[in-house]
Amino acid sequence: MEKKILVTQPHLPDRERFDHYVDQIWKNKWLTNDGELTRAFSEALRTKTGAAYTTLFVNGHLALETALQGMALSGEVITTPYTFVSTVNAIVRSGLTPVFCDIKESNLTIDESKIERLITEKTCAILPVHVYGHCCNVERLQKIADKHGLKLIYDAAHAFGETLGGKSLVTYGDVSMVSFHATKIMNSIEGGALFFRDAELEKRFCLLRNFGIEDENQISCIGGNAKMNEFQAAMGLCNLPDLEKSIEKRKRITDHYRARLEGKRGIHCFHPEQTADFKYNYSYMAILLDERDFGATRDSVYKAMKADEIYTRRYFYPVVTSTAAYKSFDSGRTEIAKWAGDHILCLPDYDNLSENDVDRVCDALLKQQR
Ligand code: T4K
Repeated sequence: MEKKILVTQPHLPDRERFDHYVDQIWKNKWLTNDGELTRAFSEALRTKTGAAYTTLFVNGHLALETALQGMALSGEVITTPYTFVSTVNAIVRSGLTPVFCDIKESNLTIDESKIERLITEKTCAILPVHVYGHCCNVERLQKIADKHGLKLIYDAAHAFGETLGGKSLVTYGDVSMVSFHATKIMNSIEGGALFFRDAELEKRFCLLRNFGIEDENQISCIGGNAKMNEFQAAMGLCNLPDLEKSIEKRKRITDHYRARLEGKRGIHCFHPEQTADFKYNYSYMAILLDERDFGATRDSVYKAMKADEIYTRRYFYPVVTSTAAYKSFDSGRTEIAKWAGDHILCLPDYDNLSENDVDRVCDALLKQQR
């Protein structure tokens, strides 16, 4: 029996480096509630990204919910159904209504040319997703947001480590949310961060992630508990210096996949880094499988590869508007997203995936071609 190849594996840092931070935690006797390591990780992220402010959270989902709640939004938020359901849950759980815009075939991000027709007097924000780290058209989106007086909040869960025009991608828009979940290019076990420019927001985000506690005498808003803890921050501090190496390794993996799969009948590989001035993080190896040319459906390939102990994933199938929870929000105008959801396959991609493993994945995939 061949060994299992999972779609991803977390990057684990040098154990001694982690132990050093654990010793510090023991010495400090401080586990959570904005400890020394959390503050150090926050500062390190600000330095890395050049963002004016960053606030850390226990996970990316609660970071996004806090962003929406802290910006005191009400009404409709235009977003994409082609995302992890967290994006849309954050909208609804913040008392807002999602309005779904279709995506572009070219890179599967929101189709900026279709946004303006969805804007009503109730629209308060646009929430695009840099899906797989593919960069949204940030310039055009900012113009639309400015023209209509809307907030622009990015789900940048997949986009850490990327730059556009020499600036970290998370510095675009009013706020960007990054996920540091175990499955991401850089992890803090679980974790999330908001990056933003407005000093006022920092205060609100910090209050909302800690029950709204202003001080010993005052609760000034109704917050929850969404704080990052010191073990998460320790992992983040250990992994941050490895990020660029991880990106290089994944670039090599992507190059090898492309060399094996590019131009093969029915297989489409993306090349997001061909956009001028964009530094891509290679964090997902997503391909589209078109059964008309490939000769087998995406789902049959997915199952057959599983039988070969290769665990690909269908991120993001079903698209949010096709789920029981969100069917009633479906405008019927998101055909490209639905098509992509039915044809996407994310191939294994992580730092320590060997060339031999990539070859095994490609052989198993191409074996299904008819
Ligand atoms: N917005 C977007 C666009 C997102 O993609 C996400 C999260 C969020 C918002 C919310 O951010 P967080 O609140 O999660 O920070 C995974 C992740 O749980 C989730 O973080 C991620 N997106 C989503 C796309 O994928 P699953 O259900 O696929 O995870 P799971 O447990 O099946 O793991 C995937 C693979 O990784 C498996 O093959 C096993 C392997 N794995 C996983 C873990 C946790 C390991 O080898 N080790 C591990 O520790 O959701």
